[in-house]
Amino acid sequence: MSARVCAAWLLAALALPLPAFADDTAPASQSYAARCAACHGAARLGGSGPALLPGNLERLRKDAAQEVIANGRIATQMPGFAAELSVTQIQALVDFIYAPLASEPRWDAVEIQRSRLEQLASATLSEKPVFDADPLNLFVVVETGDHHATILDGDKFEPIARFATRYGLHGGPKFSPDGRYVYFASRDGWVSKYDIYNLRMVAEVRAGINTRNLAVSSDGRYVAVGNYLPHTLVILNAADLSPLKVMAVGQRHGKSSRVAAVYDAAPRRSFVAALKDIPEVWEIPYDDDATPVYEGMVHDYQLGEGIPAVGPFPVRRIEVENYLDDFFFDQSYDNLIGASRDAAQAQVVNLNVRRKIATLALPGLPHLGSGISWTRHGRTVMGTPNLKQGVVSVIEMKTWKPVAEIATLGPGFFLRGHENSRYVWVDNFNSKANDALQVIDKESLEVVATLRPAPGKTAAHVEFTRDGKYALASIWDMDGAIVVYDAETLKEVKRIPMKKPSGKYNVYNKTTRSAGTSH
Ligand code: DHE
Repeated sequence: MSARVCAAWLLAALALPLPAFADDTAPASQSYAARCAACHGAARLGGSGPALLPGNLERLRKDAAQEVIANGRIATQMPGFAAELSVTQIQALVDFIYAPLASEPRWDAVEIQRSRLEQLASATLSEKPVFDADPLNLFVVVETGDHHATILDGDKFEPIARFATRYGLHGGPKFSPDGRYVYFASRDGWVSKYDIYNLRMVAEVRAGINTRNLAVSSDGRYVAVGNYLPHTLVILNAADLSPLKVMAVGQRHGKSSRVAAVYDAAPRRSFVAALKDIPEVWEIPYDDDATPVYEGMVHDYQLGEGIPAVGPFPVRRIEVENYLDDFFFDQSYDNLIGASRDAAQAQVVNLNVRRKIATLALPGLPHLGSGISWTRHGRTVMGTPNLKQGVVSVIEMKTWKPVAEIATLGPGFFLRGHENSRYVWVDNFNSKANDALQVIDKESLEVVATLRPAPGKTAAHVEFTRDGKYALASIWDMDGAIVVYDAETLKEVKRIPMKKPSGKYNVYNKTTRSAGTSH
């Protein structure tokens, strides 16, 4: 990292403005190196921020890009630079990031295989937990403040281990079906496999240059990684993270696409991926005998010498009406509910009949990866917060009709509940009231409490213990904490100091696909 970039990072971290360049004719590459490189990568290949390359920016008009550089982007870490850069400098920066690179970066099976780090032979590891705590009631806490993760005992609320992670983890870590292993993805493509029983990192691989998220198959055999850059969907062997298949993502004979998100659809024994640049959803069955039922094989990205091509992981394409940026499944996994960043509606796509079956009027950009469902008056409803409006939308899942729009203090990121709790919890992340968590009664749909665990500091992301008796919330601060609440009385019972704990993930709730959390 250059001294200038270092300085930019430090000043950004301290929230101090960089001094403006006096000279409007200074090259845009100079502004880029000072303001953008720390997050978007020196070569624009992405880091904690997305890659800034023409293909990745295709859906963003140049005038919109100018607006984002000037004023920042809601619901992301992107700050505005209007106070530091002139209009001319911002325009030059836009031209710079929309210009193609001198050569296309490659990251295929050979590069993936070369990046692989196996840290311990499995023979040296114990088959039982080396600690005395319920292995299914552990939480994995991701602390983005100093890029660490903590394994937390979910009964005593005491840390069992803390270890360094890759820079810029994003999305929920995913567990093997027995809960022994947890897999993390970083925005810059690193996939790490950690053995919870032995409290050790066991393997790592860089599966992409800019990665969206990962999913673990319900049989524990495969990890699917969705990438923004390159436009690939990578299947890894979950045992050692070696690449098994690298799929070029795109239309049959046409343009390629970033992967918006990939999830495991356990009852269907398939991965399901939403594509960001073409209106298609892909279903990829992973059973060995899946081939005959499905159509449309995609080609392998030249598999390197000595890398076995198992699979075949055939692709079933489902055409949808709009690009999907995010989605979640109903509990049957027959339907997915998908949202597009620039549309006021969401689509319900039935994976069996392979078409849209309903349209949902959801205002304010639902954060569907955060959608959950619960039973209300004997019927299943789904709820989702919205990234642009202070409202939780509740929809009946049989008729797909809106039930309520619950007003909250501001737009939120995460909605969480548990089968054994009568409440769901939502944050107000993107608002002035971001220090407030609101508790909503599942039956009356009334906000019954507003809690401020650390006034003035962002409070977000709730996850329950396996029995649903306690709700754990994060204080998003370097001097932050996990705050444990009694989920019935809503009283605080414990506070565990943490470095900006972005999220926490309960082994039991995740591996049993609780309706109250993400999977
Ligand atoms: Fe996330 C999960 C998309 C910005 C923290 N976020 C996810 C997932 C998606 C997603 C698709 C589900 C992946 C999974 O778990 O497998 N997030 C997006 C965006 O499109 C958005 C708005 C812009 C972007 O920068 O990509 C975005 N997300 C953020 C943030 O700014 C947050 C608040 C801070 C950060 O770490 O970057 C953030 N996202 C999270 C967290 C999860 C997540 C903590 C896991 C939630 C869970 O309980 O599973």
